[in-house]
Amino acid sequence: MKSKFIVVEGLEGTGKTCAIQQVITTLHSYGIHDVVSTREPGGTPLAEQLRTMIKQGVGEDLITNCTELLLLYAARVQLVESVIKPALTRGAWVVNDRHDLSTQAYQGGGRGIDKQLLQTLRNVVLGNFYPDLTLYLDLPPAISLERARARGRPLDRIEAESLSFFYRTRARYQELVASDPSIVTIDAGQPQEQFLAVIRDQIEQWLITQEIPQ
Ligand code: Z5A
Repeated sequence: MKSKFIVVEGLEGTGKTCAIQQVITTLHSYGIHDVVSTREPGGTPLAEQLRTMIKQGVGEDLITNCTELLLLYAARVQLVESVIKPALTRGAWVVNDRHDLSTQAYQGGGRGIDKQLLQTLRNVVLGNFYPDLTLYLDLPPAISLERARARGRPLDRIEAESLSFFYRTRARYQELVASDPSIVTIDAGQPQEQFLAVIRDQIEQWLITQEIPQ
């Protein structure tokens, strides 16, 4: 059975954590037990250090948009080359919390970095490496941020951005999703039980198209 790379995307507070668990549970029910779950930025010792820098900053040093972008790609390429590709090669499936679509949406939409530049950088760093399936969890930022902030922990650099930053990020997500058939949009505003059932159905339907028997 050919291994696959599945990504879960969306603004914070959209339920990615529960969605990933549901994806993995569904894969297990199809006899797919060798599943590697990881996150971006992060997932390797180096990439986790970059994650801390990106989220917390480094002292008084102001992180520019371009620096943030390059740190994100440094973390991504480290994860892809040292964890994701080796896992896929040995036959494991990989389920990622975020991947390149986050950069296109947050740094492209939120930060306003030029789309063409992002595409060029993506192509240089990742080449023809793409997810097989992406689940995009969609929710208006006012609701997703309220959910995330209800957890009561201090906000990091990106979480502390304005509401308009997250509206621009969501708008870019929606634009990109509309033009890519490998991305499925899930309404993240549904009651949790229904939300998890939809995730399960989407994965099952997709497994059928991949000719993976139950
Ligand atoms: N970032 C970037 O800018 N560019 C990039 O290229 C990449 C990332 C890769 C990563 O931080 C930050 O980096 C992120 C984007 C940026 N910053 N922001 N903002 P992170 O990994 O720490 O944060 P996150 O990815 O956004 O994760 P999160 O905050 O944990 O979100 P989540 O996993 O989607 O949320 P959750 O923990 O599953 O759910 C949140 C709460 O909602 C929780 O209490 C749930 O019980 C509740 N919930 C979940 N589903 C429901 C439903 N259906 N109804 C009601 N309540 C629900």
